[in-house]
This record gives sequence, structure tokens and C-alpha cells, in this order.
Amino acid sequence: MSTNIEPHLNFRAFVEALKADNDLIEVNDQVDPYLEAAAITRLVCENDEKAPLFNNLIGAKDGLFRILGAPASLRKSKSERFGRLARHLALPPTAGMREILDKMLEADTLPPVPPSVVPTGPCKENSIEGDQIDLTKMPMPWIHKSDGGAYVQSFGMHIVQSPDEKWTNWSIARAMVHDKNHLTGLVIEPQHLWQIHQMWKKEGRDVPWALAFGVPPAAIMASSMPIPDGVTEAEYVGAMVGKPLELTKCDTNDVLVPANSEIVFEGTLSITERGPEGPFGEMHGYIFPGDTHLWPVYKVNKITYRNNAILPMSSCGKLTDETQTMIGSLAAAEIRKLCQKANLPVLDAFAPFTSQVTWVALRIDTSKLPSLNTTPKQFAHQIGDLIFNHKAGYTIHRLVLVGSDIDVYDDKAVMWAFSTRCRPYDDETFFPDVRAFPLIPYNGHGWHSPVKGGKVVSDALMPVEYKEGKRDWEAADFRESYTEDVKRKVLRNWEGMGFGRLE
Ligand code: 4VP
Repeated sequence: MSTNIEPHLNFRAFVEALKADNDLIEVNDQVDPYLEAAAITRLVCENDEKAPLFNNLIGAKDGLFRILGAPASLRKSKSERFGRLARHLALPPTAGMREILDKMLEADTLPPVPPSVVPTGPCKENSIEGDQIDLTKMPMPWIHKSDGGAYVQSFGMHIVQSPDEKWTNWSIARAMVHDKNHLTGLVIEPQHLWQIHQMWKKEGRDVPWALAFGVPPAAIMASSMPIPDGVTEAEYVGAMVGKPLELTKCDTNDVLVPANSEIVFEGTLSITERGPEGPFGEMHGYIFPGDTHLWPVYKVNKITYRNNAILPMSSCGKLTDETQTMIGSLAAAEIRKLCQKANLPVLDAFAPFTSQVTWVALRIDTSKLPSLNTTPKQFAHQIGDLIFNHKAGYTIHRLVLVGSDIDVYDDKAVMWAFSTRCRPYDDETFFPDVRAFPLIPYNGHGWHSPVKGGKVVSDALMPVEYKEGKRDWEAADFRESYTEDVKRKVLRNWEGMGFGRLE
């Protein structure tokens, strides 16, 4: 009997949990996987609407496939804003971002829990192979009109292993349909998929590979997080959820996949063959039509899948979707951990959505600042050198240092501190020699190197915080500018006066 049956360990149960939460819309009318499903999902993301489950796609056949859009986007309700993320981790739907990120970091401090290998599982309920496979005939989602292809892979999990078998990496990286049995996709430095691809290149062999869709939600979260090089996500997730993940062997290679995956592509990632890939409407909210490049080719030898399989899809772009809720937030969590391990007084870290997750705000324990005996320049260098030279800081171009009074999970608070406490240029330290993130338009399509420089530490700490470890101002807001008596009275009478309920 499987023990991986709860929503965070089983994608099908996760879909049921969203339904029970009244956070799912089942779309039973026929929907076109060419643009229509993604357009609906895009509007869902732009309005924090319920996740759409497309049960009736044009071209679906023999159980391949349905689509779940917006699997980890936001909910409209303020108190359950991160409810869909929380359900990935068996947290209550009211969990805040700090609680979610703490859960994701917890495994770093726990002994790894290796997966258990099981003989079979739901992912083996159906299969096709060889000439039966024609990816061009399946209801592959075409996500943005100027995309270079049908991006079947926006939320699946690539599984590759180092040639010495010591490290098995799980990660998300985009991939599109190339022809009837091939995909092309980004394999980009310094990502772990790229690192392992390099290792096999040295060996002169193609990479045994699987791409699993609809994996345990806790696993897809770890796949999005920049955990350290060499750490096997299956063991990290096992530690995080407190039990082994059940994996089963692919039929045509030795790669182990979550046994309850919705759909599994088995095959190889080529070390020699490349094909046109992109463009793709990306996480920063842009697509550059015609911007096609050559990237490695994946060959699909066999597909196994659950009955009535569900393909998860991220219709990514402008706020707010999985590329912000997961990529940004989880990078920030890892950055917090790195700072704390280096004994820097960092209390919280978060990538404000309104920065399109190109910034991370670091909440500094202001009370500790005087005892550091540091200067703003030294402090900025200490933090910038650490984070911008580390893979976890790859996607982040601005670190904003804020005082203890700032809730970094509140974009408005971060923007307030940045705008009013960090004097442009004078309070900023630039890093022209570190690795840049080429996907950001000002890098990949700007005036400067797409892969180097353009990073900054913006110091929004005030001199009094460095010198005295406390602030000498009050915020001109409801919380800080009124007496407790007055606030209590206002809140008591609020709805009676005819104002709306405060959530
Ligand atoms: C987190 C990195 C990243 C790399 C490529 C891409 O398409 C999205 C994110």
C-alpha cells in the first residue's frame, strides 16, 4: 500500500484538495490547448482566481491529457493568499509566506530521508512507446501566441543523475515540442541541469533522463528551489515531509520517477544535438517574438501515464504566477539561509512580486548592527560578495537592506523603505563582475553584457540604526501614529460606521 497519498505527496489528491478548498474551477466545455487554455489561466493569474482544471481539451485521446492551470498561483482571499502553495506542503491554507519558507528550509537541518523504490505505481497505468508517440498530435498547450512552440514543459520535473550516481537532481526548466518524439529546452549555466549535462558531455554519453509531470507537490517545490550543489532533492523532500518518497524505475532506463506521477516522459538529453528553442513568454512578463536560439534536444522513447492524466501548466508572465510565487520566494529563502550561515544578522528575506522577483529584500536585525562595528560599504560588500557570487543569488539583481521595522513579505513596505531611506548612488554598492541573469530584459536585450554585472546592494538602513541599533522615527500610519485607545475605538466602530470588513 502506498503511503504517498496525501495532497502534498500526490498530485491527484492535491487537485482534490483544491476542489475541497473551493479553489478549483472544473472546465468541462471543450477548450483549445492552442492558446485558449493558457489565456484562461493567464487571466486567472492576473486576477488571483481559482485554478482551472481543463477536463475536455480538443485533441485529447486515450487519457492524454487534461490540464491544471495555475497550480501554485495566488488566492484572492487575503488570509489564504498563499493557500495553494501551503497545500503543496501540508500546511494550513492560512499559512503565511514565512511559515512556507521555513518549511522549505527545514530539511537543510534534518538528516536526509532516502526514497523507497517501489515495483510499480499509478504512473504505469498506461503507456505508449516508439512509433505510437507523436507529441505533435497531443493537446500540447501553446501558452503565448509568439512562443516558438508548444511548451508542454512549464511545470514538470526533469530528473537526471550525475554519471557517478551520487547526485540525482530534480528541477524545472522550460521545454517545447520539437517534433513527434523530441523536445528542445533551456539547459542554462549555472543550473543543476546544466551542471549534470556538462558531466555527461565529459563522459561522451547522452544523459539518461525522465520528465515527470504532476509529481508530488512537495517535490515540485524543492525542484524550484536553489538548494546546494550535490544535494539529491528526493532525500531533501523526504526529510521535509518526514517519510520516504515512493519512486519507481522507468521502463526504458534506470531513472527513478515518483510512482504516482501523472505523466512520465522517458528518454535522453542529447550532449550533441541542438534544435531551435524559444522564444517563450517568461517570468519577467515579456516575450521577444522571433528570439529563437539553439538548445539541447531531448528524445522521448516512452510515455507512461495515469488514467485520465493531468498535465500541470504555468501560463507564466506578468504578476502573479508560479515563476514569481515559487522561483522568487524560494531563492529568497535560500539567500536567507546563506546569510544566516555566514553569521549575518538577517531575519527575513523575500523577493517582492512587484519587483518581478528581480530583488530580494533582506530584513536586518537592527539591534545587532552597532556591535558589528561595520560601515555601510563594508556591510554591503559582505552581503553582495556572498550572495551575488552564489548560485542562489543568480536570478536576483538588487538586494535591498531594510531595518527590523519592515515586513519584507509586504511589497508596499519594502518599496516605502527603498524609496525613502536609500539615497540613489550614495547608498548603493555595485557589482559589475558577478554573473547576471540573462532572462531579465535589461540583461538579455539591453545595452550591456547579458551574463555579467548589473547587480546592486541598496542600503535602506539609516545611520541611527548602524550607530544606535534603533530607529528615531515613527511611521505616519495607523499602527504607529495613534494611541492604543484611539485605535481600539476606531476598530470597534469601523463596520458600524459603514466601512468594509478588515481582513
Ligand atoms: C531560475 C532560473 C530560470 C532560468 C530559465 C528560465 O526560463 C526561468 C528561470
